[in-house]
Amino acid sequence: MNNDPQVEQFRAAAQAGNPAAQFNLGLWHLRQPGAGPFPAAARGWFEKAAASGFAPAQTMLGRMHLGFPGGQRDADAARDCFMQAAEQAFPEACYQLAELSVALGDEAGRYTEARQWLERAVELQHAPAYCQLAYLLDEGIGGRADPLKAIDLYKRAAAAGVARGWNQIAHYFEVGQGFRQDGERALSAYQRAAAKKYPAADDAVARLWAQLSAEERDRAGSLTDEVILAPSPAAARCTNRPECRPEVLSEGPRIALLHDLFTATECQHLIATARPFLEPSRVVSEEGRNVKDDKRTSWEMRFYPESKDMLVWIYERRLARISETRPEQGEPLMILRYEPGQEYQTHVDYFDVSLPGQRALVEANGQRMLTMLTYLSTVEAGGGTEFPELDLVVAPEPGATLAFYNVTAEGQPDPRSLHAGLPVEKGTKWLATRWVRDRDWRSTR
Ligand code: PD2
Ligand code: ZN
Repeated sequence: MNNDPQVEQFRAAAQAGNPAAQFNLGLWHLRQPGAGPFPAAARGWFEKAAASGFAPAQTMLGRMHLGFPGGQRDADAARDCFMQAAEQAFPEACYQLAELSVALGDEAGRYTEARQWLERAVELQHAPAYCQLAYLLDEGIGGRADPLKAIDLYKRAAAAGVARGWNQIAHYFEVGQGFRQDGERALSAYQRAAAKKYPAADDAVARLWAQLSAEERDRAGSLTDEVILAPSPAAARCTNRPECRPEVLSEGPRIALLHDLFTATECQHLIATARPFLEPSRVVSEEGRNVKDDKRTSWEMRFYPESKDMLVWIYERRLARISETRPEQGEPLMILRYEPGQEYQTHVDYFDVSLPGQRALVEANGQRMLTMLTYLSTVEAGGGTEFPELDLVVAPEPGATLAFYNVTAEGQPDPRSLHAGLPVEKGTKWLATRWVRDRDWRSTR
């Protein structure tokens, strides 16, 4: 029994077989403190509602099968649930089917299928789908590239109040992509993204505010949504994504800087997705446990499978392809934020097999043979990655990935790979770290 009359009302209706009430009661159980992963009470009510064909419950069950919030991943079961709801034109289910298609792999057809499900979700006016489809169209993933259609979709997202849509439109006006460069529209659009709590927009607002004159800021302040979104994008203003340019920095150990592996849009997306979930960084102790340590003072977030959207799957596969490794060898992509004074003091990324705790890690999941650090932001001063044995400091360059081997060609730990994340002096450093094992990594959470 519960004292909340509304919950009791739901319970009575749910017991009488009302699927909407069963669904709501399931949601209520999910939100109870200490409900734990995959709570049986919630699942039971969702299953009842789903069995009567209630699409929101079918979709929620599908998400639970993917590990939200907690529980085991069972992609087949999730797909069945989403398909039942999608057959009833439930937009969120179409969106989830698109996400699932990408999560399952990059074999022929999966990305095309994702695009088709997103098109269906967009047809059903599901706002979260607008930006995902826009990204695939912009990149030419799952079909031919169509940057104009991509921009139109971002505009639709903004008009529907989606913060990421406003942020992307602001970025286009800021850099003159698709539209003529327009600082006032950019500022005004970033302000809208920031007001809607887009996690990377307030930095952009501060940046543009400093660049514009008082009159320009005033004019930006008086722009309406309609005026900002009025210009039509022009094909002649759409530039192609730059080619990635690898630059070899050292042959022993092998170190390369891969310029332009990621676009500004992709960097922003990673920052924005990770920011709400940051927690203090940890290191692997001599005993092989994840512990806090004064050596590493940044903040971090790890993309476990249930927290990845299609863009993160695509980024991880790109890192795997360029390093000629399998995506499964990578530990979850980790986003790091360093504020002034924060650093990661000199260390090696490989495990020391003479320490029993670290040897156990290698035995379980392989050695950290390769590290791939992607710089996501411009850092005003400091924050370089230093290799003291090589007399080398790499300055953060947004969109570039620094790849270095922690082991020799024979697979043995290479002490020359000793390195540090130097303290940030001014600005904020955002970084995506991918540690790649010499065999497949499995979560031991
Ligand atoms: O932030 C860096 O530059 C850095 C330097 C050294 C990051 C790491 N190591 C790491 O995440 O392993
Ligand atoms: Zn490191």
